[in-house]
Amino acid sequence: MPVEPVYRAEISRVSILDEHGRFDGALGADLIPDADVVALYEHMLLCRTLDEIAFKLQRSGRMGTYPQNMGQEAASLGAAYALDRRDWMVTCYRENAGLFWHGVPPELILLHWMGDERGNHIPADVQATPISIPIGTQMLHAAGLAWAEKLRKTGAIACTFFGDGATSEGDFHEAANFAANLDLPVIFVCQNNGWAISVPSRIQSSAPTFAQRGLAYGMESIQVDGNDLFAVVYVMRDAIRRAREQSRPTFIEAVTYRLRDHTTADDARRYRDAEELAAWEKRDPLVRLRGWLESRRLWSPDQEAAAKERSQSEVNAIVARAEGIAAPAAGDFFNHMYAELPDELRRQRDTMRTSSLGQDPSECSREPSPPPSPAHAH
Ligand SMILES: Cc1ncc(C[n+]2csc(CCOP(=O)(O)OP(=O)(O)O)c2C)c(N)n1
Ligand SMILES: [Mg+2]
Repeated sequence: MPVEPVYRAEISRVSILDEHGRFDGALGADLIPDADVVALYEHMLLCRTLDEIAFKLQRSGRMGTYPQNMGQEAASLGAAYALDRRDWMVTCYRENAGLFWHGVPPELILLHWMGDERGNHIPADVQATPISIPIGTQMLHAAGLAWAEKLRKTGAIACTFFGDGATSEGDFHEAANFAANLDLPVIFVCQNNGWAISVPSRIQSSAPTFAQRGLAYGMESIQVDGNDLFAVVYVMRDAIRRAREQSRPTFIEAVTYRLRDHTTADDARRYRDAEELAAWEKRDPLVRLRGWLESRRLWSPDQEAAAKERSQSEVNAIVARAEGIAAPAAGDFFNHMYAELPDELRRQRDTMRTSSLGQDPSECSREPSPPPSPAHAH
């Protein structure tokens, strides 16, 4: 019996605008109209400004822990640009740029990180789920949403985002298995930023690419320079076509890097080399896109200065809106779980912030009961 190969595979990597400013005219021509590239660049600038201001809000005690998105803007924005408004964006916490483009009001995301769960209340006409902090749960939601859209024949698809670390969670494997075997119109975008907090991706996976994890489930899988907006749009369009026309999933590994700490509770200098960071700063998606615009005389220093000023005032207005939302009444905590509040919880609500929390108010006014006799004391 001869031994012969039964399966061979290859993972391609797509790059259109590289870190040295070289542009692949064959793939990149007519991909994005110039006016849209300008709008996308301005949007990235706004998101980066928001990221910097959110960091300062955390440092000055006006916001809780915050995960900076800096350096990863192109991946989610390129994806959101390629998607329709009817499609679902099912994200974790480093996709502000894509979420805002898709229509999520930025003040909601700030509200979330300010600790107000109403920040998770996405407007009904925006197809996005609340940002997922538990690692990996959202991929299953995306598979479910894609399945529902398929059964309803709406033509809408789902696109989910997660990190390199999330691919080690069981949830990812369940979602990928469902998506591939039930022919679901879902796109898995893995933002491989090299790290899961302090765990480098080489410990997360001993395979040379994360895209192979999609391949293992029988779905089309590809790697893309995640800091190259053009390349992300290119691979997304291909994946969207596959999802809409063939109801098949795609795994996209977007190689990127977070240029800041994991969150404001982290200090990446303790585990990352300065040289590694410096190398990735040169691949910054904003710098790269600005270079492209300037080389085509679509952007000038004056426009840059004006856009920066606009971003500042827009972000100030976003922060004012987030901080201007009145704090919820403490009782709301109890009010939205049950149609009729159980007695025990009603007692807790009525006695909260008193020294008799949870006791029957009618009994609270009685004389305190005598101390237990020594025979019953422990
Ligand atoms: C289920 C679960 N386990 C652990 C954590 C703690 N945690 C928060 S972020 C993170 C690392 C995630 O790494 P990755 O998926 O690569 O995303 P990145 O933060 O790099 O974008 C971990 C372990 C969590 N939030 N949820
Ligand atoms: Mg990561």
